[in-house]
Amino acid sequence: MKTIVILISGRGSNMRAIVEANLPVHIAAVISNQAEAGGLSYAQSKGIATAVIDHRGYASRGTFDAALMQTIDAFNPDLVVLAGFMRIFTEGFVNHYQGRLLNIHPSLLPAFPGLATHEQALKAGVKIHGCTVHFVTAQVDHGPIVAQAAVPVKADDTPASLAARVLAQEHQIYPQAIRWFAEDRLTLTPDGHVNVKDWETLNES
Ligand code: NHR
Ligand code: GAR
Repeated sequence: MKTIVILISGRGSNMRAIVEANLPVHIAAVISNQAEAGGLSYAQSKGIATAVIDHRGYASRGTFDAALMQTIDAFNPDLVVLAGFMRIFTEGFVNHYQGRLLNIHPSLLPAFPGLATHEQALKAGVKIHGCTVHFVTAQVDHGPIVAQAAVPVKADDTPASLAARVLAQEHQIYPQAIRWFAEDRLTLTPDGHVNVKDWETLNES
C-alpha cells in the first residue's frame, strides 16, 4: 500500500474528503504551514500524525522548503498531496518530488492560474468554471493535468456561491485521482505526459 502525506494551509475540506474516501493508502501525516489551520484538529481526531512548519520562521523560501522536505521525507511518502496549500515552492523542492506531487487548483487550468480564481472567473464572464488536479512543476499552476471537473456559472453567482459549487467537485475528483495513483494507474512520464491506465474504459458511456 502506498503512503501519502497531505499538506494544508487552512480549512482542509479536501484533506477530509480524501480521508473519508477510505482510499487504499496509508495517510502518514498532515502538515501545515499555519498553526491555526482548521484541518489539523480533524486529522488529529482521526489519529493521523500532524506537524506545523511555519514559513514565517524561515529567512527564505529555500530554507523553508528544506525544512518542509525534511519533515515530509521522515514519513517516506510515495505521494505528496497539496490540499489548499498556499506557499509557492522553489524549483529544488518541486524537482525532489517530481511525479509524486499533486495539487488541486480551483479553476479549469490553463484558465485562471494564481489566487482569487472565482473572482477571476466572474470578472471574465465565463459560463463554465471548475477545478483541476495536476502534477506540480516549477511553473506555478502549469503542471501536467490529471483530471478536471466543470460546473455552470449562474447569473447571480458570487465568488462564494461559485466556490462552493466548485468545491463539491474538488471533493469528487481529488480522491479519484489519488485512487488512480494508489492503484498504480496514474503516472507522469519523463517527458511530462500524464498516463491514466484504462482511461478509455473509465469514460465509456
Ligand atoms: N509551487 C510550485 N512551484 N508550482 C505549483 O504549481 C504550485 C506551487 C505551490 C502551491 C498551489 C497553487 C494553487 O492551486 C501550488 C502550486 C499559492 C500561490 C501563491 O501565490 C499560488 C498558487 C498556489 C498556491 N502563494 C503566495 C506565496 O507568496 C502566498 C499566498 C498566501 O499565503 O495567501 O507563496 O493555486
Ligand atoms: C480549495 O478550493 C482549493 O482548491 C484551493 O483552496 C481551497 C482549499 O480548501 N486551493 C488553492 O487556492 C491553492 N492556492 P480546503 O482547505 O477546504 O481544502
